[in-house]
Amino acid sequence: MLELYHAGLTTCSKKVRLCLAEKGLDYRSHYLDLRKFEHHRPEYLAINPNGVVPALVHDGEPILESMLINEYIDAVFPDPPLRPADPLALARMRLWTKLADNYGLAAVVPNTWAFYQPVLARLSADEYEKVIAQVPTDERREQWRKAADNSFSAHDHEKARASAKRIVEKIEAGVGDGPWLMGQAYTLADIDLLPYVDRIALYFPDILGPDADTPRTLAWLERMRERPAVKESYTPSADAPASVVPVAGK
Ligand SMILES: N[C@@H](CCC(=O)N[C@@H](CS)C(=O)NCC(=O)O)C(=O)O
Repeated sequence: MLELYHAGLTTCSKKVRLCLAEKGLDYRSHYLDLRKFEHHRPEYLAINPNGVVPALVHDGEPILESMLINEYIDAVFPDPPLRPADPLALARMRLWTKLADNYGLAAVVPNTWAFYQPVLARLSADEYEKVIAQVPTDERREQWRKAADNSFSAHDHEKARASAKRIVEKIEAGVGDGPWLMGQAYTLADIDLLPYVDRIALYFPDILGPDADTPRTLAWLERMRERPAVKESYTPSADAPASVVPVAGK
């Protein structure tokens, strides 16, 4: 049995939901409400000690890291294949998925995390310290503090812009006439990058938008948004709170 621990709005969760949807795989959904810090609870930390989403559990075995989860899904459920069989093509495809892994979150974090500020502002000082103390890694504890006092630095924002620019420049130069990032083959390259590129279009229209010189990336993004699996996986799961809304197509 496949079980997915995820949160609807998050880019990393969408990445894995899209891979599962492209394969037509059923899974048991465990929705974690990040605004209630459900991903820091001991029962989830036993599955993912990093306290982040997503986590896939296959027949009781946890698989972590969205890039690796998607590779695992494709290895275990190869129909339809989402990775090239040829080793050279596979190495090239993994350059794309690594681009998503290395720069995707960095591009979107300061803007996305503004979302948590009102949630944290409602906590008493004691509740806030309790929440922070439950965050399992130093890196994320610092991020939660920055979200709370809205102190993402100019450097964080510059890093986000540079990461967004890097992703868009690589796609603009690499996609050609596509239709997909690996040419005729639709692969994990497209799947892993989509959620970040979607947000980049939302947050940085000067980097990716009608007024930016990025026609190929925009055309790729439109083709992606038309895929039935994208529409399906961007819809919140049945167990998501009603306040969760899809952001694709903006
Ligand atoms: N490298 C990890 C990153 C996971 C990650 O940062 N997930 C975010 C959502 S995209 C998250 O759980 N954020 C909440 C938090 O850090 O507390 C992956 O790709 O799975």
